[in-house]
Amino acid sequence: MLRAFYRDNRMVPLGIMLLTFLVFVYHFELDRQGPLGEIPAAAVPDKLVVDTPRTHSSPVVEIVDPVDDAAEQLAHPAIPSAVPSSKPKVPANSGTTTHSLHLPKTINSDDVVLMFKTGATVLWKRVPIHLATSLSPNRINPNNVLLYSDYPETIGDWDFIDVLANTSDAVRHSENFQPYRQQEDYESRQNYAEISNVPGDSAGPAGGWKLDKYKFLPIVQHAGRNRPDAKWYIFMEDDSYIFLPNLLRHLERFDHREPWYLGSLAWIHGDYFAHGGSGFAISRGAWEQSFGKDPNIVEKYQTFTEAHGCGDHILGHVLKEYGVQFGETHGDNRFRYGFNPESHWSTWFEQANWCKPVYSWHHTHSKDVARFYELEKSWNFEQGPLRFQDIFKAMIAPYLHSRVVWWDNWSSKFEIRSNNAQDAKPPSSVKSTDTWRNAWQSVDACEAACVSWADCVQWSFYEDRCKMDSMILLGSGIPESDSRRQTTLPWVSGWLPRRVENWEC
Ligand SMILES: *[C@@H]1O[C@H](CO)[C@@H](O)[C@H](O)[C@H]1NC(C)=O
Ligand SMILES: CC(=O)N[C@H]1CO[C@H](CO)[C@@H](O)[C@@H]1O
Repeated sequence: MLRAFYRDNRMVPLGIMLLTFLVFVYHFELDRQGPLGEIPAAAVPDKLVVDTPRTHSSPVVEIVDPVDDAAEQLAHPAIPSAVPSSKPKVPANSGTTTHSLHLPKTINSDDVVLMFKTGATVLWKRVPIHLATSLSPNRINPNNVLLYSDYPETIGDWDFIDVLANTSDAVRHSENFQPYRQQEDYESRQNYAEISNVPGDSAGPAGGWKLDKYKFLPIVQHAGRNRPDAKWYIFMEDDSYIFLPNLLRHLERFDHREPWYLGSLAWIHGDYFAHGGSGFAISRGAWEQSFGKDPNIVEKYQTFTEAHGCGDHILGHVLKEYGVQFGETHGDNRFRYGFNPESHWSTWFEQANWCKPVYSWHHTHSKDVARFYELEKSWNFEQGPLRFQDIFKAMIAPYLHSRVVWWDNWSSKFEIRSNNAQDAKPPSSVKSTDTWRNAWQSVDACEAACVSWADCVQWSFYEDRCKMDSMILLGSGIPESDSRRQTTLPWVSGWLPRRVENWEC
């Protein structure tokens, strides 16, 4: 039969057509967004580092091993029925929509509450930019924004709630709470906490960050009580930017009546939780199962709060105690890209995240917030979400050079030094081992080694070391007048952005 088939010339064109058709259909199946199509590819980044020590002194330093996650996914391929359904809006997916019988069709910004957290010592520095951008009324109805601080303030139409106002006497008199008591003192002595180079300025009470952990439970409690009709409670901090249109589209995949707690995975003391600086979303279902059931959660976890350091962890711990698990599938720690614990210029851009939507950036400067807002405004979300590659094109690519002196050296995948070059094993795409092993000898040699490795997109050279990487991280250069130029040799970095253009989705 088979022999007959390929001997029959008339059948050959038919066979080719059939094959082409099958490949075409298969391609669409792979491309499709939705629970079965998307999770395996999306959930396995190289690394998720929350609050790396380089940029942050927080005690939360966790690295998620992609190997473990991948293994876990293979071990549990079945997706719970409650997992998000795909959304038909993205044109590329329109051919293969899966419909769910009971999921809400759309979510708009009237269905969500934005819980915005700040503090008296940073409010005047970080918050005003958000009033003109993140909180713009054409983005979200002001009635759906709740501003939480640790001192009551008003800016124009915006009132900031002192979320610590109802703190128990016991906590109020604790050592950690001292900055809260001192804020009133600063205020009454006509001092400003703005650091704006204007007479009368000061930094405000020292240790304002210590109050941070006390805010999380009262914020979520207050938001749920005061906006009981919301479907989702979205949390953001004053040094973050949330891409609200992207996030709303993401949340549409989940049933808000069920307990969902979504964000960037972090853990400490064995608790999984959503990292606060990356932003997170809690469904109404999750609120009712926890804060809704127990009006005394803040008091009940007073001792736990006193004993631990991070408010986002405390909230995650409490939610877990009430059966609300972190993550996009109930009951395990799977996560996807999107909520970013770092800034865009200190995050790796790689093939694995290139096509994923972005929901947030953390450690934002006011200028970043302004730029993200402009980018978002210019975006046609009907054509698809803003993805990592779109951020890259708008905010990373313009800074890249084929070679630049006095630029920081973040590349790390391979490091060839004079004292390890002899044994250095090049990746398989490198044809000349000599080119690879000579990389430490000069800037030119380092660049040549990078070019010789097919996956290399950035390199950096300092003294006798050459670092190369298959991912791009922008970092920052050292300006001409910077005193750091007096204390070291120049670092030289370079990128191969042409290769990035070939990254595919
Ligand atoms: C503090 O308590 C008052 C009175 O019960 C209440 O109206 C207010 O919303 C509470 N504040 C917070 C932040 O929960
Ligand atoms: C960010 C980074 O890795 N910086 C390093 C660049 O290279 C110099 C010299 O080797 C190091 O001192 C920096 O720590």
